Amino acid sequence: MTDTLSRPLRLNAVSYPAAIPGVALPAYDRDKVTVGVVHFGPGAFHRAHQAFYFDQLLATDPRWGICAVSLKSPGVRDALQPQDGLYTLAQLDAETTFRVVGSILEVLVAPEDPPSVFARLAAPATRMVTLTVTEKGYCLTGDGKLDTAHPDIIHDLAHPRLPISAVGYVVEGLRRRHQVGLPPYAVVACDNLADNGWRLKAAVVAFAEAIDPPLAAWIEAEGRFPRTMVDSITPATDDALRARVETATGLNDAWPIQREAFTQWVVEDVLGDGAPDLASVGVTLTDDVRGFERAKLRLLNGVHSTIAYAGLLKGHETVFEAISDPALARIAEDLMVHDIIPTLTAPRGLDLAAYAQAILGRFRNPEIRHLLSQIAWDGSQKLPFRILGTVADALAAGRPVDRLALPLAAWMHFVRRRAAEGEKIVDPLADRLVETAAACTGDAEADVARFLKLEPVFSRDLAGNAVFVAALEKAYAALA
Ligand code: CS2
Repeated sequence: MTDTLSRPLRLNAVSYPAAIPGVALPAYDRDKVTVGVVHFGPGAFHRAHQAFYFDQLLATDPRWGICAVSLKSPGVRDALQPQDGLYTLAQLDAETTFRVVGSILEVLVAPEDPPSVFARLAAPATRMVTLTVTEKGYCLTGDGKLDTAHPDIIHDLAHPRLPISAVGYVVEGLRRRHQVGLPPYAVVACDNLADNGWRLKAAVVAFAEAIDPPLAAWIEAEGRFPRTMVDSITPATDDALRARVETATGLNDAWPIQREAFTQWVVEDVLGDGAPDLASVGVTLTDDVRGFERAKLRLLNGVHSTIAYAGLLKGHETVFEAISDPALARIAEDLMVHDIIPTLTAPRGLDLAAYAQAILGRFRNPEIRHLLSQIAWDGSQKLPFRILGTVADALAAGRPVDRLALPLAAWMHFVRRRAAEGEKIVDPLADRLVETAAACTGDAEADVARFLKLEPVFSRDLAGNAVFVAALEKAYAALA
């Protein structure tokens, strides 16, 4: 659809029915949809994943529209508000398909308007809160507890009625519900952390305990915090995607989203009565979420991080390029088969060897331009879940950790190189990383020792393990 100047119209509630035929459109009357979900962190992954599942669910149950809440920047609101919350999802494959997603009904920017966020959290119709705030958004210490020294948590404990962190908002919403006798909402963590729901629950209860012990007891007893596994490779949006979406849909979208066609959501089956029928839209509800979650975190994300750091050191730009490099493909496969799978317990019905091959197949998808630099962000937060758990298990079982040391050594070199080039390091520990890198001389023993002092990353046990340290020094020297 075009206006008089032949420029495509902006995607919005009026224009979307005019999308080029073949584009999937919301299969429901958006005017009848009500908010049942509050989501914190409406980045690309949320819009590629959970919002897509709710978009399908709305075709049969209009109670599960999403109020998306940005905790910091107004970017998503500024893009989606003029589009009435609509955006295009490109599902990349040999035959790419396009879908206009309608499940996000409003986008709030928390710092601009806390009362509206509280009103949504405290509304009887809100039954679920979902989160994609990345590893660092949980404000946890290296050993997985609420980090009471984190500036946002210090702030929120001092001003619990006007929080800034996700944990602070979840608690304040629950406090308001408790106060008026409403049941708690289920809190569904959708980030790549081992035992994500349990960690979040522990953090929420610890926060509540510090400000209101009876509230903490209520959350402990009544709160539902399922653990989840989320999966779909979602490269960041770029101008090429905007142009492609405009051609395919005939409409202009300020912030379309792209992901691979494959998508998976496994949720611990504890949501109870009144929960949305997620199974009806392809979500796996199970009592064995840990099996899925470890397998995905260690095989997919662990190998992603490995080829990101090792690939960037070799001058590659994308996952596809890196996995097409025979030496890196060999490392990826050997890691999976010899180092990671032996630490996993397969959930019922999952063949780990086939799962690993399928993941490599997804990395080899030529339709997907996934930047290694995107995966390399936040290494200090990601590596503990992706690699160090596997290392700890391998050490406990008396197996060598030489290959597992490689991604860690590659990360150290990556940090050194970025710091030396004066390039920004996107990581909540960036200042300490730059400091560590600046002190490095190239001597493997001394440099590795400096990195091992980063306590939020390496536990004392690991940093003091002679087998692990020797493997790291060897890998570090080999990559120099
Ligand atoms: C990636 C993940 O950016 C990263 O760190 O490893 O975002 C990965 O693409 C997803 O977890 C796939 O589900």
